[in-house]
Amino acid sequence: MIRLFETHRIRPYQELTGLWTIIPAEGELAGNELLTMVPGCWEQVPGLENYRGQALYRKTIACGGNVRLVFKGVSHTADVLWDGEPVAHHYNAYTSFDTVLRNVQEGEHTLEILVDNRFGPESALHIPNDYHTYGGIIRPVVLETLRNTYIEWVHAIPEKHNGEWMLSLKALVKNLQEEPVDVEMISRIAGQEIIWPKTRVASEAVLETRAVVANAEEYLPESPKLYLLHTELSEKDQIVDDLTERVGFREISISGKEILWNGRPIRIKGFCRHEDHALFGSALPLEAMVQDLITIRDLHGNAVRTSHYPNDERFLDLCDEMGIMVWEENHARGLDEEHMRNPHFRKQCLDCIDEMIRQDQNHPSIMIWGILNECASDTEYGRMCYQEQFARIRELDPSRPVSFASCRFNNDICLDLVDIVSYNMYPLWYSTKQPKEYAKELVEYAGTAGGLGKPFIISEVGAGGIYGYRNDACLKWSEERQAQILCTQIQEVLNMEEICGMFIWQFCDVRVSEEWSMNRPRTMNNKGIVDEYRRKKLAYKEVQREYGRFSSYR
Ligand code: ADA
Repeated sequence: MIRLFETHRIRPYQELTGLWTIIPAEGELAGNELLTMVPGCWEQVPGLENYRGQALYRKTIACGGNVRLVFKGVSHTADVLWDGEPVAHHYNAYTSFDTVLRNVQEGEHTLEILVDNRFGPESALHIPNDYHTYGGIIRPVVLETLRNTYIEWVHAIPEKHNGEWMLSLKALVKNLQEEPVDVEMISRIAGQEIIWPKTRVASEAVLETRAVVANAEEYLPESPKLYLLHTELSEKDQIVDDLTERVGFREISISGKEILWNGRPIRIKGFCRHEDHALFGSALPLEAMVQDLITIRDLHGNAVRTSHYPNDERFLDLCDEMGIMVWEENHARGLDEEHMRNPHFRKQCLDCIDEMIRQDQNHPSIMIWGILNECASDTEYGRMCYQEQFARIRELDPSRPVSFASCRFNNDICLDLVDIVSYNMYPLWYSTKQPKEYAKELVEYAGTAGGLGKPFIISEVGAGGIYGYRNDACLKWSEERQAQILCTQIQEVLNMEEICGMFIWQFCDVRVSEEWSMNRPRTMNNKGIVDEYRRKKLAYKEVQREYGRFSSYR
């Protein structure tokens, strides 16, 4: 399944899900033709559990005409070949890319992707880190057949004016033929038609329109009403393409220290969640994603932070359907100035932002765009990078507030750049400070450094606990200690007047890079409320009880 709803009724498409050939380039299995699942991680292939290198994926496909290949996520660098010819290159595991092959001869063709998950100077964002960069085609691959013109994307921003819901619509239309073509578009939503302006398209054009959607029901976390927005493209009165998106009528705004969801102040009871699973690596199937969100709901959680990269569209579709609020962020974790001065860093970050917002901006569940988790927000060069990335986000989507998770405490010089101030803190784990005292110090500093009067979120808080390690002395790394710390952290912080929410670090235990293993028992980050198999730790009941004391509105 590519999305939780059908994206085309007219454009033919097929998902290339299933068994592919994989040929490792190095190591003991170099040159062997193995079988693997796509989507999937090569770490699930016997003998490749620790493989960091290149591998060639291959699949034979029968098709013809104008063929569009969409890759939803390849970890972490892809070089795509079609019948042996290079046709696309992409860096970053967590955002989609595509390529269009014109006038393909009807018949069988060979699709190959050389996938690379190595670390090195070419990769500024995938580095040895406190999470694992898996290898493989971790998200779906889709083959579409196009006519001469097609809709690449439709973006729909809901706005309320004078008590009525409107949609501000934009679409990118592409023309594969040499001569320009006149196109017409019509969208349908909630039984209503929206006519776009007739447009002459040379190679591509952005079309815009706005319309009131009468009697639209609002989208709220407790009643997540979704509408399909179906758009058809015509040439000379003949429908040649279509695209369906899904929208929810809600507005996110800031009022003083409050984050408002359709005008009501929310309280975030969230979890930071890596895409990681003992059985699937970072290529979780839909069933596992559903299970994670049902568990988060059972914990009385109402929000997820996609730490630290854009998430699978299907997961975001599920958040839309379940009314789980999302902080989505670009791909970066703990990069200091030296890392940020990698010559590829700025472009790789901006590319990730472009692709993240192009891909995900219609999801009503996404309420905050985040960037650069715990990067160098305490230096002038780092500030320039934060500034540059916030400017790009606000240019692409001014409808959502922006933030970043800081760990630079009272050295942070970027708090004036955000709509919402967010800090990661680990009282009683990395620090002996009491949670309330720690949070008050952060709020106080933020008030002197550009954050005065802004909403304040604790974007990470938590403690480690190794599943199955029980200890009556409540020693560190025991489940008892983790439960005790989390209980205190939530009790002391979540009802603070200055704080409008928190994200627990983290939902589940995750694999980390070998380079981190000396301070990560099991070569895992063990701060999950459940372990990598989703087995509950003692902290589960504590979090469930304490989160359950609070409503989702302040
Ligand atoms: C940081 C970081 C997380 C994780 C956490 C930890 O806050 O943002 O990715 O590494 O620390 O477990 O220490």
